[in-house]
Amino acid sequence: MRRRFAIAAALSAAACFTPVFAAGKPWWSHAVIYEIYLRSYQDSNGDGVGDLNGVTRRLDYLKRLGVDAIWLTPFYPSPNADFGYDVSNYTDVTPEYGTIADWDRLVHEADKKGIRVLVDLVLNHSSEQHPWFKESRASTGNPKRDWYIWRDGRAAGEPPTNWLSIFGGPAWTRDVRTNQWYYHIFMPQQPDLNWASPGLRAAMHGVVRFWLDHGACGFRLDATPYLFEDLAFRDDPDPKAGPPAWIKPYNAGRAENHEVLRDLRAIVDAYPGDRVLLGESATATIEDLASVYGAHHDEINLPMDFLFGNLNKLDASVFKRQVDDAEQKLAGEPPVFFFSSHDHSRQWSSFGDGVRNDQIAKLTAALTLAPRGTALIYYGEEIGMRDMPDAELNGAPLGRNRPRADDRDKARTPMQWTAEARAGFTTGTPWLPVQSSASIYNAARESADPDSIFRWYEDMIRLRRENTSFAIGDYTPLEAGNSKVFAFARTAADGSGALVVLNMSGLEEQVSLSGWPGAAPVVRNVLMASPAAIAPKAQDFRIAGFGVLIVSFDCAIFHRRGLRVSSVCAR
Ligand code: TEU
Ligand code: CA
Repeated sequence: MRRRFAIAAALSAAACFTPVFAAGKPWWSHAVIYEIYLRSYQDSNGDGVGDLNGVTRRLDYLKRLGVDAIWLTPFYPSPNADFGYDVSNYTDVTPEYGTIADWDRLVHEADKKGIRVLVDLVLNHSSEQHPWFKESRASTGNPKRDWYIWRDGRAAGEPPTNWLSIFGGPAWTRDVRTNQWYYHIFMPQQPDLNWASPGLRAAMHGVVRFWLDHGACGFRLDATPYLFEDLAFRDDPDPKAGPPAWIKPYNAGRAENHEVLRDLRAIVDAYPGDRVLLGESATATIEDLASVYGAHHDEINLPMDFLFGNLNKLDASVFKRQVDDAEQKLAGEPPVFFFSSHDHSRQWSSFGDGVRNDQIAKLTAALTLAPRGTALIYYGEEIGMRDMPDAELNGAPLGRNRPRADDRDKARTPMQWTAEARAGFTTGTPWLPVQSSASIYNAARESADPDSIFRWYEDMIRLRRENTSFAIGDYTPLEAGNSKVFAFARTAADGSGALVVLNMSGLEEQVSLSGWPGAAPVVRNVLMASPAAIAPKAQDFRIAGFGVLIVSFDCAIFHRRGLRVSSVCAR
């Protein structure tokens, strides 16, 4: 690790190296990664659309929040059928969002602040407007024909299989030019790339190197489960019922994906610094998730845990099972917890009870930030942004900057920087309206309010970084003696640590802790509490509705990995 650090520093590569305080552990294994929906973060030129220079302008805010890395949603040239997830050139920046020079400047400025930048790599499909697809569709004999997935139809007007697209309708579209069908697991404007083609593979590897050479500290890999489909093109026996479209056995999670991911990991690992692959890798089970890290820890460093991320009900036993599973069944790899994204509802809305949403927002923040592993934050989550209410969204106009409405627009509204009408997002007309909640839920007000959601996130992230038990400690499952309460500990090597108690009910609950691997420890100080609370004197205590209590402990006689560990502090 030290040698790699030296190389990275010597080459003055981007800040992809691991800081010394976490020696032995790469930065990404206990990181906070902040997703920026670029279109909505910060407009710098008054056109109503967020851009790269806007992000550069907000780096001080991100530094204060304490994030280790940012993941930018796609900024490639794109016809915007799926706002950037339909790529028409993988090695350029669309003028809407800036230039390659703007990207280079962003990386350089972020590097100075110790913030890494991840590129969203859309691997599964390109735009139908990509020159590769234009060539591929031109004739059956075109050299790029096999860069996409073309098949004959079954009978007149019938697609090759009964497979369905995740976005609805058949996953095949007939092309009049050659009377063959091309496959698309998403929109017809997003033809799937064929990873079995050596030419396509080499071209995509070139794309990966292009961005690594431009200082990317890694990638968020889009839609990784769908790279291959059933090679025999068998009909799905159960196209409508059965598992949801996004984990259909003939279209997702195929064994052939692993080789593609291993190749990508090898390319990324060969670059100086600790660069990383963050995967959008939905799976049906925890075992499938474990396999995405690679049988030899050589595939995706950080596959997002959708088993956790898709939860939308506060249930202590469900969360305990999910987090315990992630600890016990992922071969010691860092779990990747998150709730919100540009595809999901915002957690303030999905978990809120309509009365105590702010308190619940602090609780859900602790659910992702207090366990071991890496956490994702979706922009605005840290200030309690909500899904835009239908009543506000329904009147939002379409236009040049918003050619069509999308179900997911409610979670993609402009970042709420200030209480002003355009929330500090733009001086022009925002492409999607600013929510009315911006008058109260905004970064300017909340950064000055010690009780705000923002300050809670800032403190939680600081705790993760500065407190050894959180930075490099283990996760120790506990029993709370109450099905409404989820409790665990984070423990350092000397047996000291922190106890985390999360009340998932709106009522005050009684807690009776057990399950310590040794004698119960002596509680010291409150590290964080919401609402304010005092440190419990015994293993039995009460916790407020939707309460979060994080207290330090020491003097534990603790057994770790079968060994008795005496604590260093005095009793
Ligand atoms: O998402 C892939 C994916 O599986 C999601 O589409 C998810 O199933 C769906 O949004 C549930 O509503 C990625 C991107 O995150 C998404 O924004 C893109 O639309 C999609 O790929 C296609 O590129
Ligand atoms: Ca702009």
